[in-house]
Amino acid sequence: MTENAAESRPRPRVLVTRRLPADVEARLRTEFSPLLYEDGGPIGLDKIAAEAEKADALLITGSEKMTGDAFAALPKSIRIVATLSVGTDHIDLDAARKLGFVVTNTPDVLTDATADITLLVMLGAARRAYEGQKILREGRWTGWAPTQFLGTDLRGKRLGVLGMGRIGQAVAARARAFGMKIHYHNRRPVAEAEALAATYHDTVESLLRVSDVLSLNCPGTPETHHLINDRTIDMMPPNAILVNTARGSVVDDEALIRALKSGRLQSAGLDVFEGEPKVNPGYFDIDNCYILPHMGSATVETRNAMGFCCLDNIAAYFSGQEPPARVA
Ligand code: 8YV
Repeated sequence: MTENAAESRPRPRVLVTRRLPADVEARLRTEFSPLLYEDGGPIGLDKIAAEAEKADALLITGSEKMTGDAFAALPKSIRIVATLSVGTDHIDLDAARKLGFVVTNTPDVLTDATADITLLVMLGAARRAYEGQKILREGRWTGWAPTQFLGTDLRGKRLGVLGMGRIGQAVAARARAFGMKIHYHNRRPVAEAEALAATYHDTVESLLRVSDVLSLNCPGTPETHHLINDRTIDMMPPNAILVNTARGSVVDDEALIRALKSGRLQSAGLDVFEGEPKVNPGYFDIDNCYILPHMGSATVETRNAMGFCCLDNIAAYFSGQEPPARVA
């Protein structure tokens, strides 16, 4: 297509369910006809269905649950749904395919930020960062002492990576720099594991038995729902640390809280929770968990890149090309 033809084509109308970073909204206004909700959203599914009549594309986030019914309620004008997330557990992809919607996500661009925050919560859990912060902020610190706040070194510990995709590999690479030995479980061994000197385990159970620190980096699916429970926690070495920056649904919160309270697990570092934004209040009463409110991809650079990725996918679709991050 010539530049002139591209210029004369009507701009795709994009219904955006949440406020996005300024640079992303600026590009939306320049290259698309956006419908933006100034109050920051999230707008409910009823409103999406009603407003979507005026749009050709829908830009959603992980907060919008796109069930089969939600897709069925969308008007025919909508051709593509772009989610500002790599995870697609909030989207019924089969229903989207059956009903003829294209769906895209945002892979790659959030790998580093999510791997970074995994090391943050891992260190926070291993080094008792919450306890230190709390005592300091409450004015209760009486001074340095040789036996105070003693945590655990990461160096020499075995890191079990459950789910050796892009983020799992980036976590492993960082953990190697901290002197950890990498073990992993994945549906299949991955070629990249060799450069990480990572040992493959063909079952989850085998991985759990060697994981001094376990990092969950698998998607939230029916198969991984409550994969971490009383039974599987019991397979882990004494004093193990659990880290979850993937999806809250992978962990049975009650089982984890029990294990943290009893000392079966040393500590946990969590960035995600089942049923967000609700969080099991049991986590608030214990000191040996370092918790963050789903901040894995929350950097300016990464959220911009995620937004641009959504826009690239929508633009590709409406210029007759295959969207680069198409998942349905
Ligand atoms: C997103 C995430 O920020 O991309 C994902 O799958 O979990 C987060 O990094 C969140 O889903 C917002 O849509």
